[in-house]
Amino acid sequence: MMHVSKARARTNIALVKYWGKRDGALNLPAVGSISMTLSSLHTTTEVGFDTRLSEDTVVINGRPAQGRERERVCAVLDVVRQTAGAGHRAAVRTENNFPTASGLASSASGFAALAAAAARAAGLELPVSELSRLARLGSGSAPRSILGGFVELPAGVLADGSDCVPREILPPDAWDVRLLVAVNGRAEKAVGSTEGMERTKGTSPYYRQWVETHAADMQAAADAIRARGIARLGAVVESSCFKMHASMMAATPPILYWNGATVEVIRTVRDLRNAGLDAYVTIDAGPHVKVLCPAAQSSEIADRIAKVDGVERVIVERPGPGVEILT
Ligand code: 2P0
Repeated sequence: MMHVSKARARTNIALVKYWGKRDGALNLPAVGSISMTLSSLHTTTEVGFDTRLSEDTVVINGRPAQGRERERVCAVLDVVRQTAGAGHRAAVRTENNFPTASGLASSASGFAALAAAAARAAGLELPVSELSRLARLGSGSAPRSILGGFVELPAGVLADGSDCVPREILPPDAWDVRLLVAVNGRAEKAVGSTEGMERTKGTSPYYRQWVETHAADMQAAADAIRARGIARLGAVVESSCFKMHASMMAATPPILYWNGATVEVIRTVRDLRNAGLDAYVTIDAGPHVKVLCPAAQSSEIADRIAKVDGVERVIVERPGPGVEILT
């Protein structure tokens, strides 16, 4: 007997960043975050629980997953089995519609799609709070991809994480902005996010200030999104991004995800702003720069960024939907 379900989730980009955990085992963040769910970069995941399987099989982009990667998927499946009161092993097939080694984040969309597909395949109808808890076991940024548009994930204070549940600030069609993803390198990241966060928390003299100044950024960004104020939002987006990177650069040994093209795109965006355009940068645990801008200016800004040395291509994203069950 086999129950199969397929789900799709988009990646999301944090506008106010998450960096640091208050609980490593439950993957609870030390700070809240605010993100935009994207429209095109996504993961599609199929899960089938099968009485004939003797162990979980996990295939990511056509390749069997191993080690830590496979364990994280199995951990989510274990909780689904517990909740459903069933013990069947699962076959998991997951595909990203972008190259895995491109350095574009896939864990957020991957674990959001896995949570939804596994729950449905096990016959569970779970609320956002439970889907998000499942997704969070895999990756701290994944709960945000459960919802579409502009999403807030509070850090919460409760030990069980029941107050760390994503909520919508604005739905996808409520504000016509773009996020331009300037792809500028394919190197696998030198330091994984989980390790980078632990090192920053443990050794950076700026980590405490990062955490202490975070609540004000959350409030300012949420207010700016509700008011559709791109300049107000952009100022917080850049500040949160540079604070996060400054705190990790001050760790021992230092963590630097940027390359030369990262800096050149930052400078180009600054020039564009001086020329009167509304463009604001954010950068994650890799070299690519993402640029927030109004839809009406996005072609002009994308053209300029595409000309920066080292930029391979520019992907234009708009606010996209939350996780979808396909079958
Ligand atoms: C974010 N990042 O808010 C931050 C900003 C990268 C920089 O969340 O350890 O894969 O699995 O919770 O979510 C990327 O790290 O890390 C991330 P874990 P995750 O988007």
